[in-house]
Amino acid sequence: MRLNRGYERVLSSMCTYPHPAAVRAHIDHIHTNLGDPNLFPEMAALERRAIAILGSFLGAADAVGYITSGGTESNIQAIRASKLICGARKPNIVVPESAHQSFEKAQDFTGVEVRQARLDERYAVDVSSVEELVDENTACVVGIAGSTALGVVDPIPALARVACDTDAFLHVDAAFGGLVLPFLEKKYRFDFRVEGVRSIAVDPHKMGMSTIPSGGLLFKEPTDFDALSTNTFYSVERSMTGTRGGASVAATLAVLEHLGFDGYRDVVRECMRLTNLCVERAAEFGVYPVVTPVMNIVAFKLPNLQRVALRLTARGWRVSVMGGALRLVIMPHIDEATILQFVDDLREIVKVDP
Ligand code: 0PR
Repeated sequence: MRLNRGYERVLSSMCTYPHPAAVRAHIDHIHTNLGDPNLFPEMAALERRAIAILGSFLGAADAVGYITSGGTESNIQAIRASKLICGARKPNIVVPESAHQSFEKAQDFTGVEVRQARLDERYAVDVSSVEELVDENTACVVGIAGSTALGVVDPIPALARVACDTDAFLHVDAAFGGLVLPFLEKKYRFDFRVEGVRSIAVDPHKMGMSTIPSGGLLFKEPTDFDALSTNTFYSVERSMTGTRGGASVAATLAVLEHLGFDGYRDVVRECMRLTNLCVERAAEFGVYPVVTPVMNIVAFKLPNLQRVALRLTARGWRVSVMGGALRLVIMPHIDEATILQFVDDLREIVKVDP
């Protein structure tokens, strides 16, 4: 009996089938615990290699960090590091209104006050709003490189200037975009090449095609990473959890090495081709995206959104309703036939319910 569905007709998820190279490595390392480097010293070396490859994609091959359980943990830990470094009695952080809910969790866990900056007409953060919100107690400014709802990239260089002027940390949430943007033809300035970017969240279990749970938290400076240190009787921990599976770390390294820069570029190229195909075909019957997709996320404006989403679900599609739009993520498990079938279904549904 098959208990769980696969990713067929799934357009709602930032996850996908893991690459076979990742699955093999995951199974081979299923028993390992990175929480005890004395027992599994080789695993710590694998983790460093995985971080170095992610760092090389993000403009700093000497970046440090660790493989987390996902974007949520990475964001919470980045905020925790910035709070510890800042040392203010009542620290705050400034995030875009489009930020993922993990920053709300970071507020609960760390006690920092979260201030939300307005978005501009392109749905990227409005830097003047960030400037109004920062003060001497700002521990961290957050920029997003690939927002959850639209895949929009915030103006990271401008945010970096605000962060530097305020003496604050700049964390970039590239949980999704970190393994898309480096491989696009158009280049975006969002990573460690931008002076002032101190940490980046980038998730191998999204576009990295690794196994779940694989997130990445990278710091440019070892001293920033060290702020997360806790002494245990067996080691120094910088992670959020103690016991921590090594399987997905091995899986992450395996798929990063197997695909390499060129392999990911090909995966991203195909996802973008299908994203653009979807947008072109939908335009033929008057359905348009909120913003021209930057990455393989498209959000369609639809008058009868809830009803359309229900009808799509009835036809077996999995879609998200987010920010008043129909959000689709065109992941590597989607092929051209699936996109064309989806567009046909959407056309029929919109025709009866315009
Ligand atoms: N940052 C950004 C920009 C994100 O979009 C997400 C996840 C996170 C952080 C948090 O990552 P973790 O979920 O790894 O902690 N956003 C996805 C979304 O809302 C989460 C998701 C993934 C939802 C797969 C459903 C799903 O099937 O689409």
